[in-house]
Amino acid sequence: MGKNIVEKIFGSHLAYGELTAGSPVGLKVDQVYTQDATGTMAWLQFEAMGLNKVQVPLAVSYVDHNMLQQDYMNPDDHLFLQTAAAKFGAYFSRPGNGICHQVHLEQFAAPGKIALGTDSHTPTGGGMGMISIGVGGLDAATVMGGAAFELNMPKVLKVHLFGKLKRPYVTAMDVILEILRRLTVKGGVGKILEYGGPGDKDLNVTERATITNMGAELGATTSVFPSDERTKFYLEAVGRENDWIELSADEDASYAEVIRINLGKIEPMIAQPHSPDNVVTVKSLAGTKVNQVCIGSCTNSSYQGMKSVASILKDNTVSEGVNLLINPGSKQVYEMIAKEGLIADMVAAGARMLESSCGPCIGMGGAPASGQVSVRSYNRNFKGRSGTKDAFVYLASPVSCAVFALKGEMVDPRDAGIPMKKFREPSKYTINRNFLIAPKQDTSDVKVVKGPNIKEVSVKDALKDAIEAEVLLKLGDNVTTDDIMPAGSKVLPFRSNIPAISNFVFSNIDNSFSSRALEAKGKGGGIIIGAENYGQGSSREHAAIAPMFLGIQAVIANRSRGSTDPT
Ligand code: MIC
Ligand code: SF4
Repeated sequence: MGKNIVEKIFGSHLAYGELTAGSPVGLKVDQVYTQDATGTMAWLQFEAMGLNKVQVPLAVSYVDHNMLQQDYMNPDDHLFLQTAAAKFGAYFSRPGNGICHQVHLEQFAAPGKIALGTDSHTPTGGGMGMISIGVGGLDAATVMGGAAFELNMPKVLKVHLFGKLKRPYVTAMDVILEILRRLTVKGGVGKILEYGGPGDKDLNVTERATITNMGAELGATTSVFPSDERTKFYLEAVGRENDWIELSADEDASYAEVIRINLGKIEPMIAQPHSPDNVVTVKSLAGTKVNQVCIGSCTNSSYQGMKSVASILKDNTVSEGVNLLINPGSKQVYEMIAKEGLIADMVAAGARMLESSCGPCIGMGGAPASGQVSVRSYNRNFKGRSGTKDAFVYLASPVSCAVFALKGEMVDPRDAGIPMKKFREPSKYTINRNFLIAPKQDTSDVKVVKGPNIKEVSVKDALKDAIEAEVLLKLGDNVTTDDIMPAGSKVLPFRSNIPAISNFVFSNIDNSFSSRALEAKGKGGGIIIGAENYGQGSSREHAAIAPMFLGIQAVIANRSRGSTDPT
């Protein structure tokens, strides 16, 4: 019988196990990457293994999340990560080089390979025809130490695409919002989404990457596109044509489920507060006032995204009531749009340009004012994530966002009367690797620098046969890792300091949680009761380690199977 793309890539990387849905498989991994907020733990864990060098063909350490340097804490982390990368044979992507997923797509992602990243949006690489999975720091560390990556073989859901997007006002972001509307934030749990069908030819690599990136919001293990002429075109344009291979599903490949999407019928869509699957058409919200617009993030900060935004802003003025913030995804994108004068167009219209980093997406600056409406081209709008608990955050395409910024309210971009040029994919991208430090052969004289912000990894005693502990918290469905272990500029700098960060566990839900947990710790510890889809969202293992540090003995939750209601 024929094979699908997932079976082909898993098959060529199989260390052990069988490719039967639900059974454990071990995979040989080609690439591992970390970002700073999760990477400090991962590299401390790797260091604790006592190896001299990473055991995978490629490892990259990025700095993109903790970019505010208000005091010594974040720069301490950056220095640790830079010296650890130098010591253990990884590339180091310096602060300012860009958001890990965008940079990885430009520099390293390659069809047919398997990559792990310590960030839930690692599936961005699926746009390049690779299996790219977001994992916790410990998974990354053990794989960098030479182990296979073990997971239960996911089911493969085929997304059959046909038709063509109604460009330029309908974009790839609208496609993934529509899929979220149909499948919900639980719909991808235990599954890989494999895209195919005649419509996939309508999408270029960075558009495909927008779709696979935000597939993380479905709870899916990952998402993947075929590798075809469009992939080849992109790889040639970024000077990596040798990385290209063709990869597609066999005609008679089989799938656990199939959904069909007519690209020609997709409309501009928007996710309402406070969940990425709370999706409706932009048209249905026309007239809603907008106070802040943020454009960028790993979902929509490619050259194409920025160029479309510039073409809308050119010779126009941002509405008086709107604050517009833009973070291009990588230094290369930044350099390219600067050379073309597109930044001038954005600034002239009234945009505030931010660094190439995660920024407002994770509450690192750019928080909206109390009770305000913020529309973002990002991927998550969980309550409080922006840094303002009572803000109303919506998610929409960069095109819709730019139009809202000019109009001061939501309006279907097709009805806004703002002309916009159709995008033509460039045959040559700017390539600049001067913010990427390559691994060196001789690392004997490199010292790993650990400033006072870097604390040792906490270790748990072996599990007891029986647990007797107090129930400290009962929760409903879809509790996010942002609920468990909030991010934002106050908390993120403690990512390398488990005792300090544990004070913030569940702080947005129950302020007394950490003190109650510490009290219970002395008497046998605590238990958390969850429901379905506990731990939705980020890959931050701090959502497990910090409660563990507080003496939590167990989290009891339903393992959601996800639903795929195709209506
Ligand atoms: C996110 O988008 O939630 C983050 C911040 O990138 C996280 C990683 C983290 O918490 O450090 C993710 O997506 O895994
Ligand atoms: Fe960064 Fe936001 Fe992407 Fe997470 S989702 S990697 S915080 S840009």
